[in-house]
Amino acid sequence: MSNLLQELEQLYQDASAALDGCQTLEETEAWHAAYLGRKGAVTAIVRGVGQLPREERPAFGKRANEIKVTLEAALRGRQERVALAEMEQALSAEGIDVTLPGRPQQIGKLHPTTVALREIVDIFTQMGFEVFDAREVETDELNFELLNFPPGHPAREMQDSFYTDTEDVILRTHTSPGQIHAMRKYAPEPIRVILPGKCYRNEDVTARSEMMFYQVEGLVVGRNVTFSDLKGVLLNYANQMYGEGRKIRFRKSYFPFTEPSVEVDVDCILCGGEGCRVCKYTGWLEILGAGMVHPVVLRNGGYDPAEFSGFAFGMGIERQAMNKYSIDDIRYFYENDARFLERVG
Ligand code: FA5
Repeated sequence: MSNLLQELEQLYQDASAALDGCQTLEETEAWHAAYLGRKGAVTAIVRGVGQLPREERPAFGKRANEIKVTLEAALRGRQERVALAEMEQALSAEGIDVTLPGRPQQIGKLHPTTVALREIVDIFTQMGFEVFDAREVETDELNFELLNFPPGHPAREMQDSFYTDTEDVILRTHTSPGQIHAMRKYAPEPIRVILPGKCYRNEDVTARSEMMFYQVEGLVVGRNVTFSDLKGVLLNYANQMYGEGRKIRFRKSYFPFTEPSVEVDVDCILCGGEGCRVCKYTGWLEILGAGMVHPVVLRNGGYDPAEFSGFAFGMGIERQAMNKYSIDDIRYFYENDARFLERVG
């Protein structure tokens, strides 16, 4: 055997042993450069073939080729094993247990007040109402006096106010002062608006009452607006909000700013009027207060009651959501427990 061939065989043994010792992908790369790369030891020996007598060259060339192919295959095998070992090591070092069941992600949901509010706004805008924004901080004049609650009027006690440090400035107790803002903006043009927003009352918090809640007010003013227009609008609302075929009923009521005044109920959506826990066995759910705009209020808004008439209504949004989604306690709404959001939608 020529010296060169012996050297090649020795190199083959050394390279194989060195490869078995490679523990990382970086080491296998270095091994490749040391033996099989352009400047590697195997490559260098193979280049020396020219020193051999001509008749020995083919046998040397054949063996050199076999060794290169074998070493390349061994390198690939080693690299696969090293990569696998590196991954396993990384997984155990990072503490990932791929057999653990996945943790489901919580999907965000809209708050039930938002869902109900958007639905109500959609229903009324489809009937041609525009949304009118009014302020939450009001004067006593707008919140009460111009709505025909004179100072000292007993009806003020129905809506206990939160006062501010500024005299006569209060947090609005209802959305009705927005009626005056809207009328003063549009008079003497006809109006068809809804006014959604927050209201505040200094009340004991109970299952049905909060200190902060949302209302949507509705106001229509025109030359021939009648009580039957009010009934038509509210029946349409009840059918869309609570399902087709709903019945509504009007009960005589009192608000200083409407005459006549009514409270409106819808037949219980859960029992259809038979009587159940939700409707407290009455068969009816209260949905809102309404009436024909009082002539004093029309005048305060800038309309001549001899020429114009109007109707108004005001509903509590949480109470609509409570009816619709059978929520039995208003306190859930603003406790900030995310599980409550699962109740709707
Ligand atoms: C009013 O606030 C009148 N402004 C409604 C109105 C407007 C009548 C236009 C006629 C014409 P009332 O106090 O009844 O009325 O409140 C209306 C609705 O707001 C109630 O039916 C109820 O759904 C809701 N509401 C009232 N107080 C609270 C409270 N403390 N917590 C939650 N919702 C309330």
